[in-house]
Amino acid sequence: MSEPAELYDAILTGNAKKAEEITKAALEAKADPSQLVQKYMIPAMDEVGRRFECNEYFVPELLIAARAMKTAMELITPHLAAAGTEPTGRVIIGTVQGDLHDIGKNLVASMLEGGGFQVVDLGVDVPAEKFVEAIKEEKKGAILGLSALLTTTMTMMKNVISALEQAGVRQKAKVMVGGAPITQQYADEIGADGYSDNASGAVAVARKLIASID
Ligand code: B1M
Repeated sequence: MSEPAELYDAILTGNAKKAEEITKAALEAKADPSQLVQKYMIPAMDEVGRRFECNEYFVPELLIAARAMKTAMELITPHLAAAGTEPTGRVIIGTVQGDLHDIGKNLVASMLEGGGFQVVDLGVDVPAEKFVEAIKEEKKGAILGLSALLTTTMTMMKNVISALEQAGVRQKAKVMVGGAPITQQYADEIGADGYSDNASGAVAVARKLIASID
């Protein structure tokens, strides 16, 4: 019988089948789904990143580790979502243009759903105009969640905020930003309304932001 701690190795070595088995068994044994994510899965992806940085891992290893992470996340996500609660508000979320990283964004989306938010996920590599169109379609204001994992794409966040201003819909959107290279200082610099460095923090920030939408 596999232990939940083995999930770390399954993801680190990109063994999706093993990751699936361990996750299923852990959930059946009533393990806390968010603990599985925080204790084993995110640290495994951090170690993948560290190995990539020191040339022990290359893009194929990143891809298979990401596939194992996703396999486990697909099983965990329904357990993170709150059943039958009134929607707290709406969040439109996406990874900015040029950026294909979606594991963190998906995790934030799942946690927001778990926190009672309705989430519209625009996916990855989302151009600024698509965010603007989505906000225009909102009857009331909404939170716009922007994720970026690359130092080369984080600058797109500023472009999205400028595009909202140019389209005259900046006041309809509370912009929340996050992703590994993003800091509170950067969020302030680009005029974002909220920032979190993790998925559960993002729910707390979203709750504050939604309360400030008129
Ligand atoms: Co890439 N990659 N990658 N990668 N990748 C990083 C980001 C990198 C740090 C690795 C490294 O060098 N150590 C590095 C970026 C360096 C930099 O810019 N400074 C890097 C690079 C260089 C690249 C490529 C350029 C590699 C290449 O092709 N030569 C390429 C770029 C492709 C592109 O996007 N155009 C690339 C490709 C890939 C894969 C496709 C192979 C794969 C992604 C698969 C996928 O997402 N579907 C991948 C992966 C897996 C990683 C690492 C290893 C793991 C990312 C991850 O999923 N982390 C990553 C190294 C690392 O981060 N340690 C790396 C786990 C996830 C749960 O954390 O996404 O940070 P994270 O999300 C967190 C928080 O940041 C926060 O909450 C989440 C949960 O706690 N958060 C938010 C995220 N979004 C938020 C939004 C919010 C609030 C909080 O509000 C809206």
